[in-house]
Amino acid sequence: MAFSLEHSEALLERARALMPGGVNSPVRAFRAVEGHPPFISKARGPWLYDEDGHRYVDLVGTWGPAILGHAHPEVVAAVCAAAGRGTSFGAPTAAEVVMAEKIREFYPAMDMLRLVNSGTEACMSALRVARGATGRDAFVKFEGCYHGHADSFLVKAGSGAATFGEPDSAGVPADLAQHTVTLPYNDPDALAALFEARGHEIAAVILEPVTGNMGVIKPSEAFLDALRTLPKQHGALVIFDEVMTGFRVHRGGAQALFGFEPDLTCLGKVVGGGLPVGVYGGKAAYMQHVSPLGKVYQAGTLSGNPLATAAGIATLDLLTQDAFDRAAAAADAVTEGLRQVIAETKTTAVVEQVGTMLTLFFAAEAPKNFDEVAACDHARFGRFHRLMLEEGVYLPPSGYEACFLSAEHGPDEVNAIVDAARKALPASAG
Ligand code: HOZ
Repeated sequence: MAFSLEHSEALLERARALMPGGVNSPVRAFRAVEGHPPFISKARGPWLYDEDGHRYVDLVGTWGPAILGHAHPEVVAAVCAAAGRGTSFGAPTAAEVVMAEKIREFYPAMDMLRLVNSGTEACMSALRVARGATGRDAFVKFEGCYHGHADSFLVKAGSGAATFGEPDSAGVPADLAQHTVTLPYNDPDALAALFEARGHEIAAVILEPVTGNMGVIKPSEAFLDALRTLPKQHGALVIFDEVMTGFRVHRGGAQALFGFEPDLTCLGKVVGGGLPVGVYGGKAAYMQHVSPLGKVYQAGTLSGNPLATAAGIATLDLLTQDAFDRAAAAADAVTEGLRQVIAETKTTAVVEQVGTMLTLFFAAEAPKNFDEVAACDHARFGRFHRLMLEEGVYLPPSGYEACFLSAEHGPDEVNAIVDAARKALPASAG
């Protein structure tokens, strides 16, 4: 029977009258790939189910959080139990303390931290701390890195902004954007030249230490070395945005993987176990600038929310080394399988992988920066995406994103992905 999304398409039509593009986050609209998005009705383990009765092996993992698979029974039970005690108090709770202690066990560089509601809030707040602590306005971000949708970061941004060719958003005042200095990723010479010229003005350098929001790109050793030395020499902070990489490239994030101690760290996604959570924190000397200790203001009615902390605590408890290794082994197996199919089918494509994250780029070599990602064959990715969906595999609907594996992706799911790619790769040639 032909693949049909009749119910999803009817829902999309209704949704388009209500929400821009019919969605609450742009990439979900599937504008960068062929066809329309399936509307999801439920998810279990490594599987997604849509309103039209299809089942897909999920490689999006809710864009990162679902490292234990969807609807883990112990996480669901913890959230239900918390809901029974009350969904929000706007007052301190024991669970916030427990969660903060657990996070610090994984991220010892975070002497102090704050729980917020999203990765966007985490990055926005970390930047404010850096600016407040240094008394400087300018900061460095790298082209194609995405740090959420706060105004200062929507300059040469990745993720949906790159997907739709709008890396510089309308609505961001030029007076604010002038303080965002953008440099190419993986270019230590450009960083050195910038610090040489303007080092005294720079509050912080923020980066995705392995990128996910322009697909998976690894930082070179020379780039990491430059980040270790130059900001410190000029009194600037280094902020690791580990919203995607946290608990994903290593349980301790890229900072554990690379042995790099950032001044500030941002977390999100996995740390919230599928509920809306962000975290920012770092050295006490900087975090003591946050109100009520200091003059950097940040607050939130739902920050440290009881449902979110219940999901987060349960997830961190369940994310043992064994569970992480299962997810990483699934990513290894998918990478190896896709590379074999690429070789068999003589496709011009590469797979980059770090830990539980991977991206297939339609390029001859693994991209090292945003320009090289932009030069990939995105039209072919759009066709490949649709063919994979029809074969029962749900990929991120953009060539500027990463796939996320879970501890529940076993050999059956890996084989299903590789078998689907064996059909979809040659058929996507166009
Ligand atoms: N821009 C997000 C991932 N990089 C997508 C979030 C979503 O659509 O849920």
